[in-house]
Amino acid sequence: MPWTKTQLNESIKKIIGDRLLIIASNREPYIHTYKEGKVEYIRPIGGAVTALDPVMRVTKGTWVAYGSGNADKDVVDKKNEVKVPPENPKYKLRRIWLSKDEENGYYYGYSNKAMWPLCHMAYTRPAFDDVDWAYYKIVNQKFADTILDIVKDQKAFVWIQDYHLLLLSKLLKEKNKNLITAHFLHIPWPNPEAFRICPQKNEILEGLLSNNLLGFHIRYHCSNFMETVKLEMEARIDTERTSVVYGGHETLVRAFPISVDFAEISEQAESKEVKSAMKKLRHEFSIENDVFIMVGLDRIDYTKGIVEKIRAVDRFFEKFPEYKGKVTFIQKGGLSRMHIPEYKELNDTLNRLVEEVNWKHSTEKWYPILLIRRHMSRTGIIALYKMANACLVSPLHDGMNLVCKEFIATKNDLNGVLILSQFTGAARELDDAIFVNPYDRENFAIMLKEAVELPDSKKKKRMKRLRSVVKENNIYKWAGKFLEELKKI
Ligand code: GDG
Repeated sequence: MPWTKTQLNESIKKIIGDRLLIIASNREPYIHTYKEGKVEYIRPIGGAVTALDPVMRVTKGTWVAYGSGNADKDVVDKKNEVKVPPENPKYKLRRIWLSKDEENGYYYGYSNKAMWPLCHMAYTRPAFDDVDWAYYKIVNQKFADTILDIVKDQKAFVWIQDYHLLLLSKLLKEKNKNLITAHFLHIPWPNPEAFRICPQKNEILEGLLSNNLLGFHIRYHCSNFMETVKLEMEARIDTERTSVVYGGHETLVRAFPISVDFAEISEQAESKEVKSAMKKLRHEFSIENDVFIMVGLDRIDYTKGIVEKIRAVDRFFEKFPEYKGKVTFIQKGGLSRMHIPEYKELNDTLNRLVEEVNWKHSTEKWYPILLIRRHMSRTGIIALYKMANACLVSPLHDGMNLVCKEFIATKNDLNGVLILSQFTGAARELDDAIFVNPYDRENFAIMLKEAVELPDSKKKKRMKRLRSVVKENNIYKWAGKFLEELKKI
């Protein structure tokens, strides 16, 4: 039986016991904003928040994160805390405030101009700037001070998320040795050759090796990390326990493939709201019923291979012009990190490219590519997946990728094909996808044809197997397995 929310809740109670649970992440689970003068809140989308919010609800701990909403300061108490979920408070969200300089240096700078490109093999050169690094340390220290203030002399377990807080565990343990810390990295860990260029590598590795448990999405990232440690540090690798011993302290290194709430998405996909959103979308884009729809959904990021995907769609219509008017590719793209020049340039390139490809192939009544820029609700996104005959997921490198798993969860009728880049963490689990190398435009175009022409019976067989994998390895299993591992500490 797949893991459920209830089972996770029971498991957490046993593992955490009377310890205080603290989650530390850059992004907060609830963002308060002003809309027409009134305070509203939004929930950022993504696997981590979906998985960790129920964990926090049960353990009634504290989530520490950067307060990014324009109404965030107006709803907190003297300690900068607000109880969430706002409609039915269960745990505390403690907000950390950052100045413009701190946000620039720590978030846009070191996290996203240095660590992000360093860990993703997408051939974007990382930029290591001393000022950014200084701010990165300042902000990690801010998180540490806040957490120490919350914990005081209680027994506590701190679960750190992602590449923004790589130094946090060490900073915490310098002041409080009794804390148990675990860190989950949502991005890949590169091979040692790639990582060794980082001028701050020793401090980063020391930071990570202060944790009791270190998690990555897949085994390959774990072994890259262990190889990196072997090359850079005087540490002992224990292959039996898959752990690293550094300065007498052991860090367990484990793979936990993140996922989605399969049951919830499949249920939502059958809702009236989703059905009516599908109708609206078809009408908005004037898509005929017999057109084969391919869908892409990405944050606009150079690691996601969106340009490569559009070039492959272009090549598909060049090579197989008989499909003009019969196949449409809808790409939804959410703007991301626009203060970084590479992201702004990528966005401009996408606009230009889509315009060129549409001009080249379009007919009076049909466009090959529809680029959706406007914000879409969760219902809209699920409607988009559900109306698609195929989903195109083509990152140049991705820790896991949740889009492909969300698409699979909506396909209750088994009517859909997944075209997936070999360079995603998800490719290790989803054997029944049609695999592509996004750098190989010619073959990508051929694979698109294969997806369009895949006979119904084969399509259904593949989707059935894909669904059983995602159903079994759902988000509750991810969180449950991570917490269970703590028992070994
Ligand atoms: C990091 C790792 C890892 C995307 N565009 C829009 C939109 N989305 C939603 C999707 C999905 C989420 O955002 C994206 O998740 P991904 O996993 O694909 O990618 P990252 O944001 O890069 O996440 C990744 C993940 O962390 C979890 O560990 O899988 O490898 O890079 O939920 O539905 N939602 C809306 N509009 C968009 O334009 N509303």
